[in-house]
Amino acid sequence: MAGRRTNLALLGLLAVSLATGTLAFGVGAAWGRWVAVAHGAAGLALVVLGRPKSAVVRRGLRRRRAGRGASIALGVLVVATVLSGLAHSAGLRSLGAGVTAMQFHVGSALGAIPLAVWHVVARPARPRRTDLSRRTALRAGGVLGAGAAVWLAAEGSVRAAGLPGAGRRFTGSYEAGSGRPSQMPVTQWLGDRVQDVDPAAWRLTVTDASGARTLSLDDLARHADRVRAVLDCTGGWYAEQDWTGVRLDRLIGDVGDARSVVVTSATGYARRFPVRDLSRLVLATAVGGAPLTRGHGYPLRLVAAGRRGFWWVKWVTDVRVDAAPWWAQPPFPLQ
Ligand SMILES: Nc1nc2c(c(=O)[nH]1)N[C@H]1C(S)=C(S)[C@@H](COP(=O)(O)O)O[C@H]1N2
Ligand SMILES: [Mo]
Repeated sequence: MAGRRTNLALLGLLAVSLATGTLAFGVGAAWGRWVAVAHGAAGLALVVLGRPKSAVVRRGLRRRRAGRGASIALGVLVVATVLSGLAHSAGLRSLGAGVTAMQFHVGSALGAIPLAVWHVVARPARPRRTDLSRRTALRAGGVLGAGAAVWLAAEGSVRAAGLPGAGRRFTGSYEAGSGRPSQMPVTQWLGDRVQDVDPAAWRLTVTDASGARTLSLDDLARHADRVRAVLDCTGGWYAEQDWTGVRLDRLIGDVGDARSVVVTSATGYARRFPVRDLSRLVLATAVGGAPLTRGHGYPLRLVAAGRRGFWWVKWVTDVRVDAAPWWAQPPFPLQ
């Protein structure tokens, strides 16, 4: 039955869209471009299957089964996710009421996950051995290819129409305040609060294999390492700035057997990095030649060039090496 294969294909595409979307949030390096392209192609391949699926849906709706409402909700959320993704890509970034297209995109996708799991359990589309045929492989390739073609056409029209989406970075983010730190948005990951730090009382604790030390702002002022780096928030904006501070490998001498370094905020927000990154991580006290503002992490924030914004810990008070590997942490912060 064609409906069964359509359903299996949709399930596969939902999984690929979710995986590439999550990965795109994690990756700030240049290869992230291909993750974003795959995300767009998989998401638009869902649209390609919209027509065959609508026949399946019409048949399903005629049978008044339990869970009909949940199935409809799933369909609505998937359509909303695709539409808000397209809106963000084209340049319609605010949906009003303080909600951005990107927030709506992520929110509706997360909302669809439990419903999709329920749908698969309640209305299983069982794969058959004959699905592993050359013909199905060709069809699956055809659907993905069509998704990629629609993606190319969509990107092309955004460019041809001169929509704001044409100027996005490879991560999909829009430029905001590069070289003008005062124009750069202040962003929190989830519910963290902007800190009001007393500079005289503030201390940084640095712990490496040879022990712990505390440093004051005067101690840090002796360094003037500079780095030009792009802060790229998963909220959908980026800014390139010149940061000044101290490279982490100047503060941490002896790593011993440690595999990671944990950078922690006064709020408890923390990220763990591989020790090989020490020479690329900068604890910044200034941006664009002026001291950080409270919102941007005064008096000290991490600059993690090549990583998405949630790695750039603000209001840093503690840096320590640790035996655990860098990936011994939730993939995204929980606060
Ligand atoms: N302590 C702390 N640091 C944080 C966050 C947070 O919520 N708490 N948010 C991160 C996120 S998601 C981003 S995009 C950047 C934003 O930095 P900005 O507010 O200086 O633009 O800070 C990062 N550092
Ligand atoms: Mo962010």
